Amino acid sequence: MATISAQPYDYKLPANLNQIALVLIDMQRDFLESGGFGDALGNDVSRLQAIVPTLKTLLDRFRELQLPIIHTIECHQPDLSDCPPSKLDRGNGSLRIGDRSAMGRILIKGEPGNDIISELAPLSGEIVIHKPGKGAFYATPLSEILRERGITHLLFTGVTTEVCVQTTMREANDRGYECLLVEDCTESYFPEFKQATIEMLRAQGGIIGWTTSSAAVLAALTPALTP
Ligand code: C5J
Repeated sequence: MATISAQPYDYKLPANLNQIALVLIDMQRDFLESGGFGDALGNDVSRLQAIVPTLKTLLDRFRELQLPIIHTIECHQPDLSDCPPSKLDRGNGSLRIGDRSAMGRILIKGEPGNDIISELAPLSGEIVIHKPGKGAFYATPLSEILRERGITHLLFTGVTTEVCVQTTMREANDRGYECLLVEDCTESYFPEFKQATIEMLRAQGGIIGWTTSSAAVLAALTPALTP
């Protein structure tokens, strides 16, 4: 059985590679670009931009192999009917979801800042999940899509490691998916939170899942490219 070298131990690949999906969490302009929501909150967005070339290489390999690819976008309806006060009222009113910023209304579906960055823009046939929560399973059709396609293994990338990536990994683990975090394809505005997330996911024998590098994923998938 093929494996990916990982922590806390090797991650077993299914015999049918079509059961694996690459998941790109929230690689949106608002989190990654200057003038977006993340920047306006005082975060250093260059930390998040740094993973883009590495993630693009992994995405390209999945595209070459025609393996399932899932993009998520954190967003809300323009009338905010899907944004509860427990999410909307954060930040003490300084800059809230739905407010106008340099890239349109913050985290509102269809606004310029809500687009996935151009380098990683979804291609036709790739799955795009619009999610109102931090986790990609909450109030979305993700479970049904994975079941219909027979996907059992999820490779996680994207931003931010400790918020939407970790939440989705925990949701996925509870639903029976084999979860692997690709460490150099995920990032946080807070390096210590990224590191803590990596350690807590793989603690206790991989209580939520495994972590690895993109090089290890590419090495494991390379034989699949040769006839
Ligand atoms: C946040 C996310 N951090 N994609 N969203 O609000 O992690």
